[in-house]
Amino acid sequence: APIGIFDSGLGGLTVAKAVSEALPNEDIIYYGDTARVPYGIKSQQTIRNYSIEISRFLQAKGVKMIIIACNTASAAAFSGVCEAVGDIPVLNVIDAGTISAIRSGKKHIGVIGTLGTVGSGAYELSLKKANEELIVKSKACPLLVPLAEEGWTDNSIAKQTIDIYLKPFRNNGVEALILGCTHYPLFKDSILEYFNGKPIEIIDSAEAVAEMAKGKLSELDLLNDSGKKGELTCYVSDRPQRFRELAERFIGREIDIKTAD
Ligand code: DGN
Repeated sequence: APIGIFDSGLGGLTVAKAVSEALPNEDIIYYGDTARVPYGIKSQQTIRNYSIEISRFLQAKGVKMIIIACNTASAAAFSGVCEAVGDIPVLNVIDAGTISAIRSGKKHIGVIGTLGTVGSGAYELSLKKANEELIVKSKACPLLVPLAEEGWTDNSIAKQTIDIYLKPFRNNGVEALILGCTHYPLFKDSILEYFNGKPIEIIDSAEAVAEMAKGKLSELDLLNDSGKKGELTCYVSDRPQRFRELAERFIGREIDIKTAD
């Protein structure tokens, strides 16, 4: 059975990429809610309803696991999705990013994400729950999403935007920075360059959730051991053409795309 991954749009392809690298034999069904993106500015209730609807779609496709790739949806809808799909294991990028941050052993953590994610306080809550002594500082960086979709991840506008958003982190002793939005892994190099020389650990929630998925599937004895290379199938709720054009930037290869009704 395939792994189901969903996101508000195409950003979650960074998660699909990380999962297919960590688990090359697994088939993946990806759902991008391109008709209703962005989630970052919508209410928690609306995001929860959308997420449950999509999870039921994935469930009907017979997935063995659901990964909520969207940080905004992870913050708003994780418990709702778990309830809605019963026995299917559900993972989300916020718990995965938190575990990875805790493992890093750093005490002063920065978090960047959409307005929805940062406003929800979900990373902060989950980090503090794991270790209440952590110092957590969050910053919404909404402009990074359209920049990533435009492919502007290392030009002067991207660099200036990173400078404005991340300046507070440069001198406040932050030791690890969680990339709490699907689009941000595309800025990893520019962000590292911005912190030039400062010892900061970048925590990529996409890689973190891929590792978590691998651990969970092996624990449940659900890994595909057929030796056959996994396939990625994408469903979108609107404008497959635009998705196709941008998708390569996020996943680095051509993909099969279907429109879901
Ligand atoms: N996928 C969203 C997230 O990770 O928060 C970013 C895109 C959006 O809905 N604004």
